[in-house]
Amino acid sequence: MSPPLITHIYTADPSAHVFNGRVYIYPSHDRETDIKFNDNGDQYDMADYHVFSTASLDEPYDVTDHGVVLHAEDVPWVSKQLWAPDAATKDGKYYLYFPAREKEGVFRIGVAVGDKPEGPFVPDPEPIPGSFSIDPASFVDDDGEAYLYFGGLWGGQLQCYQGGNDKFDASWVGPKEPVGADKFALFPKVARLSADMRKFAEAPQDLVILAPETGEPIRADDHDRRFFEAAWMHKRGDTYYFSYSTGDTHYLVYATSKSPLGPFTYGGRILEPVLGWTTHHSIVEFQGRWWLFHHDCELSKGVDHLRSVKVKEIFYDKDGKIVTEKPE
Ligand code: FUB
Repeated sequence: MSPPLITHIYTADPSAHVFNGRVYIYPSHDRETDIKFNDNGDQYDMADYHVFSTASLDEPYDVTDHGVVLHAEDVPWVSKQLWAPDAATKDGKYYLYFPAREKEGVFRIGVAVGDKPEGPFVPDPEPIPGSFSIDPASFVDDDGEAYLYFGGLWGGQLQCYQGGNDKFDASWVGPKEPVGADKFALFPKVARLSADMRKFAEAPQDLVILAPETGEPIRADDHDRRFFEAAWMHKRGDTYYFSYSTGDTHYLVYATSKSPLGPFTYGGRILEPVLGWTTHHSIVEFQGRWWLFHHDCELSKGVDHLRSVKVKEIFYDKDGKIVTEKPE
């Protein structure tokens, strides 16, 4: 079994970026709770974020914990559940994007701003206007245009917005999603970010994922391939790779496009299921190699909400397809 990168606390949902020649990791900070497990994810009851960094991804690991960079109590609109974050930089500032439940229990996405990649980060007093659901992933393209990808089913509430981005339908709260061979899957959302990185520049739109064999959107019943949560975007050459978790089938998979807005075509699996219910990742190029950051529950011996971040090198074949990895 490969060792976790971080062992002194539980960490999950790692978003990795290379800033100033170092790899910075922005994970969730898992903690013990006495909350009963359920399919709504209530047991994932995290209250703060740490940032980590390292100059090398080879073993033995030497990872710096920069400490708590944001606490739920520092964010006026948050009630609980600081879930998977991400970070971006533009014009010398650093932006931490994070989902959490507001006081009424609805997930929104917030932003906090800092001067250094390791924080500290000062949160905006309100969530990003028009934001909803979970798992924000930021991507700044070569032309400087910045995007936020987000969404998650079941506890992540994406299924509550089928009538439009601003229409929250409480009857869909819980571990629910569309069912039926004739129905298309729900898709993650993407929105361009404003120049100051703190707002959406446009209404979020669906990031459509097509089945390669039909050219049609992935179907709702196709749980091996439909989007569940854990959005991530990376670019290799002129190809955009959108990757995500399939949730209840526990795969990390990807789809490709020549545009950051899609449509994307399903490409295959990145990682087979790990120990633990969730699987969540990021992909980054560092020192000429490509790395998959992910998590599993080996350190906690299988406790689903006590996860640990790991890293492994990934490879592309001559056609740009990602070679499927097995947990190790
Ligand atoms: O960590 C809480 C949630 O679990 C994340 O937001 C999901 O992606 C899943 O990993």
